[in-house]
Parts: sequence; structure tokens; C-alpha cells
Amino acid sequence: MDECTAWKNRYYWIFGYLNYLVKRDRRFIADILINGLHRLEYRGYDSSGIAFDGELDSTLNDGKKRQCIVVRQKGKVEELEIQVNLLTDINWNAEFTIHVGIAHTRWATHGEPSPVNSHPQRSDEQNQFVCVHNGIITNYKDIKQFLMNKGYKFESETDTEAVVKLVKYLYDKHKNENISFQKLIELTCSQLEGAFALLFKSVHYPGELCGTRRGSPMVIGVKCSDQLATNHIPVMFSKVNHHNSKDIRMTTTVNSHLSETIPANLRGLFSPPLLISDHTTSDLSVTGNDRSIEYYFASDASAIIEHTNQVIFMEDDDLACVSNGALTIHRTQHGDAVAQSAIREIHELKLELQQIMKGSYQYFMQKEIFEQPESVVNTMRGRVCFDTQKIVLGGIKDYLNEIRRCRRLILIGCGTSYHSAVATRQLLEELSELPVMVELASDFLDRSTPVFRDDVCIFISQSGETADTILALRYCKQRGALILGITNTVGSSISRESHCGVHINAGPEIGVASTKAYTSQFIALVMFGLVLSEDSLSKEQRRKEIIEGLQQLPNLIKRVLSYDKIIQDYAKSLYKETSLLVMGRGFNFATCLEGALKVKELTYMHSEGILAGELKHGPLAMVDDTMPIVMIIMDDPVKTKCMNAYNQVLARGGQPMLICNDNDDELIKMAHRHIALPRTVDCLQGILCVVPMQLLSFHIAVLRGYDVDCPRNLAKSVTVS
Ligand code: UD2
Ligand code: MG
Repeated sequence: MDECTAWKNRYYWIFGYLNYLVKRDRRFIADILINGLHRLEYRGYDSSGIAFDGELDSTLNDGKKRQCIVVRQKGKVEELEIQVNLLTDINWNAEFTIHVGIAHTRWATHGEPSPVNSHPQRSDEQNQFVCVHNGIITNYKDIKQFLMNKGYKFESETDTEAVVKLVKYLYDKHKNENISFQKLIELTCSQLEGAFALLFKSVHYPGELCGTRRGSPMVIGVKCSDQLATNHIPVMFSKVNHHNSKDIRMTTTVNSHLSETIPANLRGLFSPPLLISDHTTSDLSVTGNDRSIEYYFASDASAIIEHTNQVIFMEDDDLACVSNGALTIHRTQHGDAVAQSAIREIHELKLELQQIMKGSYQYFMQKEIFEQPESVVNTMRGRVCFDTQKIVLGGIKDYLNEIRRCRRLILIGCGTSYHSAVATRQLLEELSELPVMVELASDFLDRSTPVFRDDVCIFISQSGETADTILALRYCKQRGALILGITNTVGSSISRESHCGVHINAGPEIGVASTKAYTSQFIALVMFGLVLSEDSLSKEQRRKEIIEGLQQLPNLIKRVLSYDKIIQDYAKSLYKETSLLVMGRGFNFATCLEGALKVKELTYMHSEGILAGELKHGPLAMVDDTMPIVMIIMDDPVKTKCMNAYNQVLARGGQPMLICNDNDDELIKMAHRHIALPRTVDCLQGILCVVPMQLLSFHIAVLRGYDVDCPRNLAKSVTVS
């Protein structure tokens, strides 16, 4: 599969809980699972699900197996909770001394959020095998086809369903050989390609849990009332060479190939291991492991830390299995895998919950600012092919002719989303040669603006739930215009109610002040302009220059982020001020508006984005030697005009901090203070210029002691009009 289309973003989170010889009632177990999901909520999601044991099920072979209950729900975890509580014929007080439960939240990037596309995914109607998955199986279509040829029916659009049905297929094939859960999952994973973390539960292996990862994170928490006898888990190597058995039409028999060994040099090192099943004392299900213990499997430690601080970080291709209360970690012995460490240490987490969630950052907003080199790539991924310089926006390609024939483009949004429209208006005019209107949703409605059937209206909103924007959307839809959405949230109101659109795929944004969504909206609109002009020969050179610029962006953003310290120093000189003016024009007028908005919402200071051309029509009166000013003067077509404004400000005693290009020696020499940025194509420069403004407002707010992630009086998505 071609890299351009194969890669998809996945924001799925996993939680699993296993209790062994610790009595827990069903209510307690369900609560732990749901609570685990709540802890992962900060990552953003739009659907969730859990699986746990029900009553004995007479339809399962021997009638002694418990049914597996799966509940999945679109929306908030609270809604899942309601569904769980609606279950009938279930005894919440029933106690389990050994039990396995798994849970999942999902932020849809592929297909609309719905119960059937949510996890756990299941192997069949009896839920014999269930699985939660984070990541992407790139060869799922082959597996699915293989299984469909064998008569398997699929109910979801997910790749995960192919995995869990493959487990069932292999189980049916090998069950007469008494295949262990671990070997079954090992065999399954040997057929998977892509990046994933997976957790499996099965009615055929009660009390057992298997988890594995390749490219996606997974942490195991261990809670034991006794002192742990060991602080590491040995890794067991399996002899099979899966590189030779990649073919799905596998003929290998399990017993002959999947025997395993503890490396001889490690044998005995861990005795008497508490967590390790001792292969010399035959059958543990008879003798039993009589130490009570609980395990928590999760995509991230934030879901574990409240239960235990003893954790094991899994490595790629580790297969962790709990059976009879004992945890073992297995690897297939191929290639460089042998070089991996042969033990996994149990770490003691000393971090606070908040700290874990934010990684090395203090605030979500800060994390999101620093994520931008990555999030802009995610917006372009699968859409911009840099080799062929072609851009495909799958969501609007069927509407392109209609769009090109329209009377005008109307871009509508609120706040930051509106600024992304201001930022790209000039380029859209240039590339589409259409009149482009840029509107604030509330004002647009106040004016009862005339809209016609041959208008194309573009609605921009991070959450896709902004009330004013939705109202404006409905207003335009009623009048017959073509409705396009630009949103970060699959399945959101705007995504659903629009005729077509572009998901910006920036990933969940948690900080109330938007940062990475802005740069991704910006890029989505630039790509939109490029697509509209793809047939124009006269614009070929310009398009080429912009696409090359897009390719350089991630690296250039990284460079701008490396000036964080300089910007922090500047913030130190500013944070006691009461006002900050941000001036610029041309492509960077939007940067001024957005920069000033960041300052307002985070620092509660007065701030204004001022079009430099408007200075002498009023704002210049505010300028004196005490007024803090930032001026954006880039090496672009409006530079001379910006220099005029700069001189006017200097003449009034103003001492602006300049944001300029790093090769503009002349300007840098003149500047009282400056931040010098790498140069890119004029129409993309605003993406680089906004970053110092994001950082500046962030640092000022921190210095002032404000909560950067939740500014007073503001909500993340404004769902009231
Ligand atoms: C789609 C898949 C993506 C990947 C890719 C492969 C989804 C959500 N996206 O991405 O995961 O498989 O194809 O080529 O499954 N839409 C609206 N309003 C909006 C935004 C989007 O109606 O505000 C529609 C859009 O017209 C399209 C669908 O939603 O029908 C998906 O849009 P997209 O931008 O995610 O599409 P694409 O092709 O980049
Ligand atoms: Mg739609």
C-alpha cells in the first residue's frame, strides 16, 4: 500500500483489569473499567466500550463458561455508563475471585463513531473472543478477504474485527491441540502488519489476558498486597521464526514450532519468581498460584497510577500474558529482537497523574504548541504527495467542479477558526480567482446576509460543535448553497450536516486556547486553494513553490520552537504590562489578530491586532514610549509598507519587538528587540509567525500565575449561541 494513503491517525485508548484471588463483585469491576476510561478521557474520544463476564452460558460447549458481555456506545463515557446500567438479567453483586475485563475509548478518524465500529470488537455473536486495539493493521484487508473466503461475516468497518476473527479462526483450527492463549495470540500477531497495541479476552481462557504492542504504547500496572519477590520479568523467547510464516495461508502446526525457552543464562535468576509461572512445576491450574494480585493494562500510565505505582513498560513485539495470576512476557526470536533486553523491569512511578498526562510539559496548551511539527504533517498526510506534487482531498474531490463554478466562496467561523480564514483569504483569491468573503458567524447571521444557490459556504470549527457556526451553516443550507466543513472532529455536527469537507486530523486539542488546530486549519485551507487551481497552467510555478514550502514546514516550525527561551525572556519583560499591540499587514494581518486573541484569552491583558495600514487612521494615537508593541515585518510584498509603519511607531517613541526573517540583517540591526524566523513562501509565513505569539502569550500567562489550559470565563467548545 502506498504510504500516501495507507497511513491513518488513530487516537484509541486501551484499559484492562485482571483480578486474581481478590474477590471483586461485578459492579466493582465495571466501575474500575469505566473509571479507567475516565482517566484516558483527557486524550479526547467520541465513543467507548467495555467487556466483562456475565452469567454462565449454556450455549457455550460445556455450559460452564461464562458469557462475555460487550457494551459499546457513541459519545461520552457517561453514556456508556448509562448503557451498562440498563443491562437487564445481570447480578451486579455476583463475586469473582478471578476475572478479566477490557475497555476502550476511540476518537474516530476513520468512519463515523457508532457502537458497531467501537471497541471491544468481537469474533462472533457469542463474543467468544473480544479485543481492544490502538493503532492500525495495514494488511487487514488481506486478512478480511481470507476470512470472508472461509465464510466469516463482518459487521463493522474496522480493521480490528479482522484481527479478532483471525484469532477465532486459528482457535478453531488448533483447539484440538489444546493451544494456549499465549500461543494463539502469538500465532495471530505473527500475521499482522502495521502499528498496534492489542488486548484480548476470551470465554475459552477464563481469567487469562493477553496484550501486545508494536508501535503503540502499553503499560502494565501490578498491584500486590505482599512485597513483590522480584523487580523484573524475564522475557521468554519462542523458537518460531515468523518471518517465514507471514503468509496467511499458514500451514505450521503450533506444537512443533512454538515451544519456548528462557535463555539458559537467565534461568534461576528469578527464582522464586512471584509473577513468573514456573515451568518446572507442571500445571499451575492444579497447584495454583496462591498469591492474590491485580493487573492493569493501559495505553498510558494515567489510568493506572491511582491503583498502583508499580509498572512495566512493554517493548515493541512483547506479548504479555497473565494466566493463573502469573505474568509472563514472550517474544518471538527473530532478527534484532534477540538483541533486546531479556528482562523487563518493574518501575516505580513517582509522578503525579497530571504530570503523566502532559508528558514532559507543564500544560496541555504547551504540549499542543510543541506538537505542531507533527500535527501539520498529520493534516497533510495521505493528501499531499510531495514526489508528484499532487494534492488529493478525498472529502471534496467529487464536488470540485461544482466548487470551481460557484459565484463566490464564503468562509465562516468564530475566534481562531475565523482567523484561519483571514489568514488564507488572499491565497484563496489568488488561486481560485473567485471572490472570497470571510465572515464571523454571529455577525453573518445578525446581518441576514444574502446567500444564493451558487455560493459555496465553508464552515470552520475545531470541535465541529460551535453553536454560532452551526446556525450559520443551517442558514446557508436552507438557501441552497453548497456546504463545506473544515473540522477536527469526525462525526461532529458540522461534519455531519455539511455536504462535504476536510477533517484537519490535528488530533485531540485539550487546551482551551486553540493552537495546533489553527495551524492545521490554515494548512487545510491552503490545500483547498491548491486543489481548486490544479488545472491552471499559469499557476503551476506558484503551486510548486507552495507545495515545496509545505514540505519544509515541520522542520521550520521545529526551528521556531527552539526559540522558546528567547520568547520566555521577552515575556518576562512584558508580563506586568496592561496592554500589548500586535501590528502587521498582508499575509500576517491574521497573525496579528490571532496573536492578540491568544494574549487576551490567556493573559487577560488588553491586546489588539492592528492592521499596519490603519495606524494613522487612529491606533497610532495609542503609541508612546511606554506602549508595548510587537510588529511583524517579513520579507514579503508588503515589507516596504510595514517599514513605513515601523518608522511611524519609532517616531512616536515606540520600541516594538520585531518578528522578522532571520536573513534580514538590516532590520535586525535596527531592531530594539527581535525574534528572527526562518523564511518560507509568503502565504505560509503566517504559520511560522503565529508560533512565537502562541509561546509569548503562554509564557506571559504562566508568569502571571494563570491557568493556561482553562482561562477564566471560557469553554473549549462554545456550544451556546
Ligand atoms: C478518508 C478517511 C481517512 C482515510 C482516507 C483514505 C474518514 C473520516 N476519513 O479521509 O481515515 O481512510 O479517507 O484516503 O473516514 N466531511 C464532511 N464535513 C466535514 C469534514 C468531512 O462532510 O466537515 C466528509 C468528507 O466529505 C468525506 C468524509 O467526511 O466524505 C471524510 O472526510 P476526510 O477529510 O476525513 O476525508 P479523507 O478522504 O481525507
Ligand atoms: Mg458531511
